Amino acid sequence: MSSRRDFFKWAGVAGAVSAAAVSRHVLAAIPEPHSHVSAATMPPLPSESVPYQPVVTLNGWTLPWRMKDGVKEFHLVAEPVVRELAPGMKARLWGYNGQSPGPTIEVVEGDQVRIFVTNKLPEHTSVHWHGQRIPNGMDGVTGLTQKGIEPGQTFVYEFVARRAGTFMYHPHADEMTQMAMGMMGMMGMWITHPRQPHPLISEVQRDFCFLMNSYDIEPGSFRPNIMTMTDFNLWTWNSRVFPGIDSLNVRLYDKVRIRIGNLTMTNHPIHLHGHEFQVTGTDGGAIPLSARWSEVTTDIAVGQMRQIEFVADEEGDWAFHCHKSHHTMNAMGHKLPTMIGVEQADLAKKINRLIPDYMSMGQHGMADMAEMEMPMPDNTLPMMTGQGPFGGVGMGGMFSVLKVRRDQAPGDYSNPGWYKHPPGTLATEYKGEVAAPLHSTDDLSEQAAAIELQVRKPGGGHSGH
Ligand SMILES: [Cu+2]
Repeated sequence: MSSRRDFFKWAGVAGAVSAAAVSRHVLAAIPEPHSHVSAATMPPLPSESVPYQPVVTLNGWTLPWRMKDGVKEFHLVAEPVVRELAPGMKARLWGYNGQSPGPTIEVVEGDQVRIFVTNKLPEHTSVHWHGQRIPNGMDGVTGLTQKGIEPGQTFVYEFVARRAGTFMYHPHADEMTQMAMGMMGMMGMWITHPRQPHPLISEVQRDFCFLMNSYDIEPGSFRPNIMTMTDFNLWTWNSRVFPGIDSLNVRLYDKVRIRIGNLTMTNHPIHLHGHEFQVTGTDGGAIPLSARWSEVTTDIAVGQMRQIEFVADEEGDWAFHCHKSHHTMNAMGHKLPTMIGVEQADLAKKINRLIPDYMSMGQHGMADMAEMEMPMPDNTLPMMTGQGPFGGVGMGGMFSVLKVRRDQAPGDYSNPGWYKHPPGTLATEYKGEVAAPLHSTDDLSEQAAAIELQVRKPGGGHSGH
């Protein structure tokens, strides 16, 4: 009686099973995978085209989508990529759609979202949608909530973007694979914009986002060491290091939001010069107004996102960086002993007989190293570098500049060049007489002899934390 109906029902099930871990949506055409090779910051989506203020991903881009029967469809491709970390250094990483990190996914609260994930890596992967409220089976934890996506397979994730906020995506395969993928650059951001004006989500004129990641790449090599657990030597924002990180260019009096995710294995105290900001949200959502206070540095722990907001009401070029000093240095700066006060002239002469290129370093502090021209292996960045209008900036790693300009046009994200300081507002050399300091009778050499202090970092150099 019901056999005909049952036949079709079972035929349907058999079809789905033979398509292996694939829902019925895969049987329809998959959206074209968009790919992006440049490491330049892509301007935001045209604001007329979307019902929200789009984000700008620092040295990144937003993934295009298509609408199909009311569903927003994306296609992520997990694959090996080559990423320029800064001019002069490229790294072989893993990422999505031609880049590491992967493209930012932007949706609106309440959107039905379908994400196709194709695996072009040599091992299985999955995608976990960090921080979102979704059906358990869409959570992307290999072994726990799904099978791994094997090389060559495409999986499909589908859920409603229920909560407005800033989220991340990254693989969640077995622990070693997961770690390896994180250290190879597999990660991206996800922004869910509020559907209606939200009491705790301000309207802003500029909305930036980026992920913090870290790599252990030996000077002269291209591929991260994935066995590293703590001792990384390249500290990056969206897989870029200063001076390769684009500046954040804004118009005077713009309200600015910056969303920062941390997928490194340590915390980062992020510091902004010239302005106070408030932390207005975490991956858990918007922070109530009564629980906000002003800061100039906020610590971002492992696996956290922090969203900061401020009015850019001070013109200038304001440093914006991680406050851990070894996170604003590149690989060459690690594992060096403290050399301040060590007489190196004789030593250098002796070493020069063995190694002609050797230069003594750090005798008068480390500033001279910022401009050192010691030959380096190919594909290696100087430890601290970057030229500003007044000379070497002496930074690497997690460092950028907030550029606030009166004449920056609304919606213009281009770099306005260096700030021109109005007369009388620039620190300069004092040319007058310098009086002797009071209480100058203490004999410093006597004190020095008495103290005999040896300053040495534990382990003779950089430690992971
Ligand atoms: Cu840091």
